[in-house]
Amino acid sequence: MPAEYLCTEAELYPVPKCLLDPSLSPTPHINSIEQYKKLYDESIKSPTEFWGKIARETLIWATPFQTVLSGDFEHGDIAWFLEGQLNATYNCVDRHAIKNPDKVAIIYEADEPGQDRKITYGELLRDVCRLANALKAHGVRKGDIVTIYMPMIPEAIIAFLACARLGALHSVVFTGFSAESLRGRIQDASSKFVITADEVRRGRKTIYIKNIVDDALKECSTVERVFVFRRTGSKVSFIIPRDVWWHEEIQKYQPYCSPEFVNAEDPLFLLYTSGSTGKPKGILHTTAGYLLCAATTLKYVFDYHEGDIFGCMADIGWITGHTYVVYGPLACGGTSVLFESTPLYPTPSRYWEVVAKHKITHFYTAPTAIRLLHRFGREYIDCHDLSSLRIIASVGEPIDPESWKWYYEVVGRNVCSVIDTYWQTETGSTIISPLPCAILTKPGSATLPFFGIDLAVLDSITGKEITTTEAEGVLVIRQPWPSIARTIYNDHNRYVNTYLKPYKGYYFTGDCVIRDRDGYYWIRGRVDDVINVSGHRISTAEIESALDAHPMVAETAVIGVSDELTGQSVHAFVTLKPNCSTDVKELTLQIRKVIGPFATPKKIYIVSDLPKTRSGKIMRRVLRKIISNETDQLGDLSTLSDPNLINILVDKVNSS
Ligand code: 6R9
Repeated sequence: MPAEYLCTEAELYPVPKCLLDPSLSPTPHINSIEQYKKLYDESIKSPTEFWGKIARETLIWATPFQTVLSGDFEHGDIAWFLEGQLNATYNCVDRHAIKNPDKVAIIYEADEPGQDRKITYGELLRDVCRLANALKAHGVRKGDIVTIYMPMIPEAIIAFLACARLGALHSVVFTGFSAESLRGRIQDASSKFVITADEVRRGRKTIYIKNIVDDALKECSTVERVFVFRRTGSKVSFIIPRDVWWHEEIQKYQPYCSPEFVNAEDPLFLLYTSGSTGKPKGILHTTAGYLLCAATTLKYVFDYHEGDIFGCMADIGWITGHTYVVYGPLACGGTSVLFESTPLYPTPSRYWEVVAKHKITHFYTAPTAIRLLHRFGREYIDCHDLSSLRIIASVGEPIDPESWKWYYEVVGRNVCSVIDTYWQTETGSTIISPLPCAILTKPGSATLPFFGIDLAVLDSITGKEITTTEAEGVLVIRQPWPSIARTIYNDHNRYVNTYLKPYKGYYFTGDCVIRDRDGYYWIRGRVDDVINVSGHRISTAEIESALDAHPMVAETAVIGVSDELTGQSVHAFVTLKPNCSTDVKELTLQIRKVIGPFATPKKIYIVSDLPKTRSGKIMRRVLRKIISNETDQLGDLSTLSDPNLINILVDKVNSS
């Protein structure tokens, strides 16, 4: 991040007046910095009192807990609300359906405009129960892992919840992942059940996901049953008795299924994410802690109130979709918008048409979408009635101040709060963000920590805490919070080594950060080899191993390069084995096949050699400088085995 990115003297943006006006907005949950600071201090000094009280108020428990927190970072044995028992769907559906069955739980905005559908809490409960009964009849039990590979349709949410109803874990795989990636995740989880659909329709494009599932399952001996939902009605291959039609199965079962009450620490789901090595990690979240933070952050960070319409545009295949399309809004009894399309279909006005049509109060997207729409210009926005909006939010990568201001002025029309939410798959819910009516904002900063998040900045070299307010270093967390991931599935050692060992006694985020003189946090990006493309995490090692698997490829080096639109983009340097030939097109296909289309590099350079130290380490730093046209700043090249190579690489990059 360039220095000018940091406006520590920044214009402080005040709380928009209308948010504090009782005739225009609901009374905020937290309405001053003093109130935030008081609660924050309590949450850090007495986390057990703080979270114990909120957990009793927020969730319905079948058996109350006695012990709020046990375990610590040193031993990697964190557990919250030990004796408590609950069911996530009872909390997300039943209790609201009992009180208010006609309240809309989900507004489904289908790919084709005009095909929207509303699902009430009463209907949602019946649908979840029917599917849960069907899954049970096919053998799904508490603790089983069900892989979900579904379009952005209400049935995907029904599938999440039907698993949770039975105490089974869902492992949702984003439909942008290829058959090979899906297979890897199914195998790692030893899933016996898959829930999918015939096809995905997005921006009028079709992804033939049933075919992808068939392909993935060629080497998945554990899978016994595949539930197939009919989304488009196209003819698909059907393998009997493995495949069953969703619509046929659910007809057989009654629309009530008693919830399986599970222990607070029983897992709710797995979600695979990229780490700094090639193999994706199955991040495991537990029932009570995760659900509690999903609901609590929704309430305070988004200042959620009864009657609000929550529009999080994220795909349910990512953690943002899990927490802020599904669990957060439903745990609070809210109305959640499920958006199946793209921001450009059929025109770049789509988001704003949806906001106006459904009177969305909270709009939540990623900087990459904000930058994209910024490029199209405000004429696509100004013609729509966005007066329902109160909060507009951002997630996934740092938002540059220019895009922040555009979002504030053009989408928010200077009357909405911009909430930049910094968090990770592993944190379960947002951990640094402004509270709309209490924390003044600075464009580009995620501002201050959420309750219970005890941040520290460490010197990256000495590993010592920097105690001055102004600090730059790696971001770590001192104490556990309820929604921290508990383990990596089947690899607790990797969990300890990745998050807890690098700095003893702390949770390591993997991000570096600047804390300015006001104590505001500015996330600067990953310190490891993880690239963030359009808010999607991809590891360089994962792309390298996909390319290495190609029979012609000898060696690869993948780097992340900053990109105006997507934040970062993937650039790959490839050398070929002797007497082998291939082209960029084929290598692109290789990545699409092994990982999925979203990981496609922006550039692939087939080169004669890679810059290496004498000991054979690839010098990615040199490649980065060549790409960014900073060859005058290549730094120490004394260990480079062939200095001539630089000129050859520069020519290659310039001519590509
Ligand atoms: C929620 C999500 C996590 C990584 C994280 C960081 C980056 C996310 C950010 C942000 C700056 C923000 N990140 N939100 N960086 N400002 N508001 O995105 O989870 O997919 O696991 O990615 O994304 O680098 O470590 P996940």
